[in-house]
Amino acid sequence: MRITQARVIVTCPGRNFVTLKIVTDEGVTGVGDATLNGRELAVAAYLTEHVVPALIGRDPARIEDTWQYLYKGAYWRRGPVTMSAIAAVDTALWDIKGKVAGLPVYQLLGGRSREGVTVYGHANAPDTESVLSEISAYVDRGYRAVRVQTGIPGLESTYGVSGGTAFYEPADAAVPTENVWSTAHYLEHVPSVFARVREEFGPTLKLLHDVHHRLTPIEAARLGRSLEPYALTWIEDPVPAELPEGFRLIRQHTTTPIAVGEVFNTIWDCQQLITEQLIDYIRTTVVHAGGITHLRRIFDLAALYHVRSGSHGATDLSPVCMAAALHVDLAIPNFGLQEYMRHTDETDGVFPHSYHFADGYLHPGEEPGLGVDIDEELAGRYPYRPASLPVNRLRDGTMHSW
Ligand code: GCO
Ligand code: MG
Repeated sequence: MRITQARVIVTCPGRNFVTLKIVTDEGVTGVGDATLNGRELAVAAYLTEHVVPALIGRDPARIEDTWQYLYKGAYWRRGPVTMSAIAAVDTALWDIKGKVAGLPVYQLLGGRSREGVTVYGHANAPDTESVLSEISAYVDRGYRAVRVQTGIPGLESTYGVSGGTAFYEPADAAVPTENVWSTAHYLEHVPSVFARVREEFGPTLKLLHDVHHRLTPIEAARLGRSLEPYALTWIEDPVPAELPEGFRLIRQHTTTPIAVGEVFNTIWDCQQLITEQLIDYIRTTVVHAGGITHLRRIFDLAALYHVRSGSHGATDLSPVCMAAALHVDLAIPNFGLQEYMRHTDETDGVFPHSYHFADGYLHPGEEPGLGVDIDEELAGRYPYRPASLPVNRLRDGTMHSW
């Protein structure tokens, strides 16, 4: 079998997605997600100009070799653009291998290690009282874990808080919108939210919170300590993770578990955090961390150090990524949790898929391959619209992480 064609499809059914579809001479096809939110066309160009020409004529069965060929062959290793492009190829090749074998991809990864994939949903609301009904809605639907974000009194708008729309889209304008940030207001407010949530929902619902890289290590230590009475499953991205040593300080002060990794692209980005046991959950995902092949390598390293998976699954990762993630989640021994923000009906229409929510779990389904495809004709009806993530400034105008 040979690869005869690879198409890069950019579409915007509500938000932008980049998809690679690999076609073989025997008619078997595979899909991979290549979406990098706010920087989509950089990956599309990388694929079209530099990767696709090198794929034509290759044997699609040689997944590991193709990965190494694209990684080592680029010379300019790592980085989100390169690794998202490699991820798309890798994912599409796993899809093809599954279809050729007549097996869902999780079977090729060693088979089922659990009955279903435990997911967490996003409860966002402007204030504490209104977030309670958001959480209730998830509990009623059978979710066992919920991420909780609220507006901060004194701040006009905060990244990660939707103001009541179920399908939150923060990449809202061609030029980034600007938010104002105050760490003091934030640290004062967040513990009171979780106190109220625990009072309402009791001690066993898994609760999570995303800090979006906004704190310094000592501030994160204070946050973690102030949340200890509410036994969170994790706080996510407490500090920017370019400085892994910074996590030692957080660890010395708090037992609140830590999740990191949605912006990581390779095993090298997480190596120190994992091997020094500075984190509890690693949030790398298929599309941004080099595909199924490399993600599994990261999770295997993590398993040695009691670190569990907690893959990123926001709506800027397409249903192709979600399907691939679920096959990995079902198979690995050290699965922790999977993020699941539901896509809109528009997006689901463009990406028909067999994964589904039942009994409080997501299931990848039993179709050969990944069980997801792209309807190219429908995709063609949604042209790309430039959309950037927002930026954050302190009150005096200083740029700050959002
Ligand atoms: C999350 C994330 C997202 C990201 C988004 C950026 O935990 O779900 O932080 O909301 O901000 O994926 O593109
Ligand atoms: Mg996050």
